[in-house]
Amino acid sequence: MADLSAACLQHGLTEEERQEFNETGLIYVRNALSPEQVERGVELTERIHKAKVAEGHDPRTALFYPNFIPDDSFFTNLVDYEKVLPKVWGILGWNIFLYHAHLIVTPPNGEEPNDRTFSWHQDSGRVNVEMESHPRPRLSLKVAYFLSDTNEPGRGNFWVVPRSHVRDTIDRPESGIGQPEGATPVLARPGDAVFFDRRLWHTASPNWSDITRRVLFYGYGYRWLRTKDDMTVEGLWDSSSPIRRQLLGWSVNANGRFSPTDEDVPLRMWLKEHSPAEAE
Ligand SMILES: O=C(O)CCC(=O)C(=O)O
Repeated sequence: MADLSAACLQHGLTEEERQEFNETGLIYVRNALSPEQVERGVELTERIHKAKVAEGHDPRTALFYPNFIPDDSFFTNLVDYEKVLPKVWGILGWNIFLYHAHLIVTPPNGEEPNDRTFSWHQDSGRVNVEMESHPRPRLSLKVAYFLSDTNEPGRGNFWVVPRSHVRDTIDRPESGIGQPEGATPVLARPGDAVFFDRRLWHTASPNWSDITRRVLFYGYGYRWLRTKDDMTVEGLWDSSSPIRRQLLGWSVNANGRFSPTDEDVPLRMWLKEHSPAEAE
């Protein structure tokens, strides 16, 4: 399988995007997926949702399904997607891999809207307790590909507090009613990709609409991190290009995750040839 085409560099992180991401903790890439890609994504997430319901998943609750990358080449192809990956390495650099992926299908919950406080969090669990630094280190980011229309609030939107990624805590209403100051729903249309810093305070929200919400989350982090879900993607290594294989967690040996040789990081070798300033 061929590696990336140099044409992907036209999708590199712009200075405005870098500034936006550094300052607010998120950026929007509108229409990252074509209508055909969205259609395929919807078809696959519908199929997966149906299968999970047949296995016993409660159809009224959100389906959180990690480790979906091996399920279909559509998902695998997004791992090194040309319109997105250059922005990921533009933020994190080249010593990266896909440490976590999950898809979420949020059906209408059939309830009246209310103002109960959502489940606000930063990503990475104990990392936020056990790493003694302020602000907390970035370490990883997620790219959320929206497959359904959440361009209006109330549709199970992803919510964020912009600029909160440098804060270790946020004040949640003690009454359990209302959202933290500055909280806002992310308004995204089908095909939009939203990048967010793992430290950004964020949450899912209930779907009070009649449109099922569908989002694919791709988490990229440094190669010395552990995977956060089973990520049983080794079976894809042989059929992957060298860069995709790196992103799918391949490494010469364990030390290569900390002190990579050229062989460990084909992305860096590719950047040396096509965009040397980014290979540093
Ligand atoms: O489903 C959502 O909108 C939020 C997902 C989330 O909290 C996460 O990826 O950490």
